[in-house]
Amino acid sequence: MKFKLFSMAIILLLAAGFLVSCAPSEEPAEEAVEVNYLEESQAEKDARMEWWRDARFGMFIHWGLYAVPAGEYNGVKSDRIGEWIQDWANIPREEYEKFADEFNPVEFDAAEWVGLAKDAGMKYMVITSKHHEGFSMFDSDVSDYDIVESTPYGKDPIAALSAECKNQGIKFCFYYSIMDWHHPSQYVDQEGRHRTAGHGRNSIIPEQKEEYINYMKAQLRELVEKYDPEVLWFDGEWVDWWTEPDGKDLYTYCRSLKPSLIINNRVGKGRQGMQGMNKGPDYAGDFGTPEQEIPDTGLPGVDWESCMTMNDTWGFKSYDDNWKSTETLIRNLIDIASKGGNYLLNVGPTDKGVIPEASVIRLREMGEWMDVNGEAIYGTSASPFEDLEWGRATVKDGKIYLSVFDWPSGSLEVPLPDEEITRAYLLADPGSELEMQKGDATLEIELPAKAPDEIASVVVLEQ
Ligand code: FHN
Repeated sequence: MKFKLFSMAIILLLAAGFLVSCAPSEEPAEEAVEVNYLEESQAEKDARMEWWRDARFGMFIHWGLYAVPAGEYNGVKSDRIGEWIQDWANIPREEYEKFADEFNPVEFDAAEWVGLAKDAGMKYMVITSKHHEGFSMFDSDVSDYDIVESTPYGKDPIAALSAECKNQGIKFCFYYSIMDWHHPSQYVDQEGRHRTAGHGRNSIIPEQKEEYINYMKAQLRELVEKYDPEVLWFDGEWVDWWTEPDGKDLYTYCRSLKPSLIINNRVGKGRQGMQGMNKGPDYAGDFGTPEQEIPDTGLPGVDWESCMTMNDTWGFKSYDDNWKSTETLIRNLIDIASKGGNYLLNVGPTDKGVIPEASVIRLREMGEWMDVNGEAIYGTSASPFEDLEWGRATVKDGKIYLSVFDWPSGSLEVPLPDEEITRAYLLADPGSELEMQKGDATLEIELPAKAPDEIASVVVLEQ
């Protein structure tokens, strides 16, 4: 209730402020709109979240100027993540800007990227519109530090991606960093560090915070109006100078631009440490964002999405070859779905616009598994079981999908003593009929000697 009252105040303030702060001076002030979306009912929120909950699997793309150095600066490499090179290599702004002169993704192909996501079974794509480096990967009207004005490429790949996602039926979404290592309002206040380098806990000139917030709002307005995203995935919110009220205001503003938008919990201070758990319903944001991990019991009762890398970096590094196996990636997807979450799996393209071959191979192999077994993932809900030694479970429309990692010799024991199961079959062979018999506290299902899939095979139980 506190949030709702707060939001009504914000809406009224926003409606008043809106006419002053964001409307470009050359346009007539727009009518203040009374928007009551923050008064939405649970049913309205469920309707807004429905496609996202059903999707279960998306592509994260970290693409920016950091792909030019690709993890190396002045001969120095690091085991730190590639998109933070302006921080760990202590690169001052004017030096970092020179990477724009070399950023020329002549091999970028929007249809190829979207097709790769689609063929992998991904239903949405979240791409960095602006990471901490502050460089706009889209054609921004409020900053020349963008891909059209500042690089030899001179085109807008985001427009191409947005259009291609619509063509291929993939939901197009944006990542946007609140912390901005290029904006003049922000600086590094640490011994031995360049004042204009990157830094995980940068500072803001207090008198310029409002100007920066208006800069962000102007960029967010153009991102929504020009590219029509479905999700805004905020990040960089942990800085001391960003507050939960700031987050609630930004959430309210973004939803006023497009009420059906879905916004993560990093718009404000709702993320608990790096885990991304939700601090609670009083914090702004529609879903939790665990990072590089899968919460042991999921986040019961809330929407959440685990974001992970395929190797160890989000932004491209030329020497990070620590790739997770396709088995690990598929079993992560199943594990996350069995706990009621979404899997946002990252690719980090090169400065030439190429997604690394190791990522492509894994995504194609994931797609082959999803072609056969996607029914056990899409639109499902969390497992009804505490713990299954041999695999995971999901449920949907009166069916229980058992994803078996460790294929037993003989029968599969399922802790379902009382459930009325009318039929059991292999998802890979819908015509198959598996014999069942009641054990002491289990249902025993006779399985063929050979598993249909060595990574995970799905047994379907019809109730
Ligand atoms: O600092 C960023 C990092 O570069 C990356 O974008 C991840 C992805 O979730 N988010 C932040 C770290 O939590």
